[in-house]
Amino acid sequence: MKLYTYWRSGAAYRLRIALNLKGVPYDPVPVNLLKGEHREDAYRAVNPAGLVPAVELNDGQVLTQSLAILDWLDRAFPQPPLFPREPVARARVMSAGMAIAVDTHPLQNVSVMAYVRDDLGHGKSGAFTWQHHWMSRGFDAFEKLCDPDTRFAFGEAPGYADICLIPQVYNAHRWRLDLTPWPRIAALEAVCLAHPAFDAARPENQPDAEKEA
Ligand SMILES: N[C@@H](CCC(=O)N[C@@H](CS)C(=O)NCC(=O)O)C(=O)O
Repeated sequence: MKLYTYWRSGAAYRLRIALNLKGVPYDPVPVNLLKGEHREDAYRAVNPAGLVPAVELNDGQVLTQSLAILDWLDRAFPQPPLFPREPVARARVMSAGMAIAVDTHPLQNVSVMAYVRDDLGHGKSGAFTWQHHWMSRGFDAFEKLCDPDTRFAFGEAPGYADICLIPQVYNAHRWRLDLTPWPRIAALEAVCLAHPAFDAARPENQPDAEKEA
């Protein structure tokens, strides 16, 4: 299996964590977002949306959208599960994950930030204000939606909500957002990053990682 990835892509980071948790091997295919490789014809032939990540299965089929790929992965490789079996518990986990992956992350995309910073003329400081505003809103929601005192966001094993959260926390550090208002999220970060599947998926541990960008 190939994973089209970029070291700093939050959506690709989700899949790296999940693939590692499942023990599913993959070949990373780097797509450099800063060089615009995701907009080139070669990559659009893989993902017409021009967004990272995408997965190419061994039989050549291509899957896009990280949340759809997480769903496929969990069905194709059921152990360890990313969701609880009980339907209400499953919906709660999905809801917390989506507060980040659906309601927060899309507002912080490379193309969105270029539009805010350059096209709308809000500049670098406007971009920071934008990032802090939308990330804070997402973290406020997540902090209340997850279980208050389990080891991971829901229960004693990592799952979908943790997978959605941790890449966003990486982004928060990049944008110098102080996590003090969200002690539960700060604690989850420490627990998750100590887990080998999360550690191996970290941006700085990727083959295409750059010193600073
Ligand atoms: N909903 C998509 C979002 C994918 C996405 O936004 N990818 C970002 C990187 S994290 C991207 O390719 N951005 C390029 C751009 O904004 O031009 C998913 O979950 O896969």
